[in-house]
Amino acid sequence: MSCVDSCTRRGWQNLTIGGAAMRFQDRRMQGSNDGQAPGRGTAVITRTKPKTKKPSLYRVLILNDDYTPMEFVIHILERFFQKDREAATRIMLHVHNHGVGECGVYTFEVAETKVSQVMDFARQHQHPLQCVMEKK
Ligand code: TYC
Repeated sequence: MSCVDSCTRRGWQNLTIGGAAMRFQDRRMQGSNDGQAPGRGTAVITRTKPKTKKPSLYRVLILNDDYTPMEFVIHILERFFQKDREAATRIMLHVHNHGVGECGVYTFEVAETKVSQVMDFARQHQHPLQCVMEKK
């Protein structure tokens, strides 16, 4: 007898709920339910596969202003976002021309840390550069 046969005979079925693998036992037709009155309208659903959830991702953005030197912004992108000079210059010019641009995409704590590092560094150098994060 295959597993599928023996499982279904005892009333168990494999199913998926919200993408999660589950086992479902329909007890509605059984004569008793754990010594209680006939098991009308009861069911058991058991998780069969450990759930792994993908973390939410956050964009770290920098905003344009009229005072922060272009070279300083390029330095920020190289130092905190591991951009090479060419990529850093492209992002800086994009922000300069469009008002806002993406430095990178990270999990929550990493994004938070990047924002703090940029804001602290800009403040130390008395530049008004603003850095924010937004959920993807
Ligand atoms: N607009 C600034 C300037 O002309 C340069 C700049 C670019 C500032 C990007 C901030 O996020 C920024 N000096």
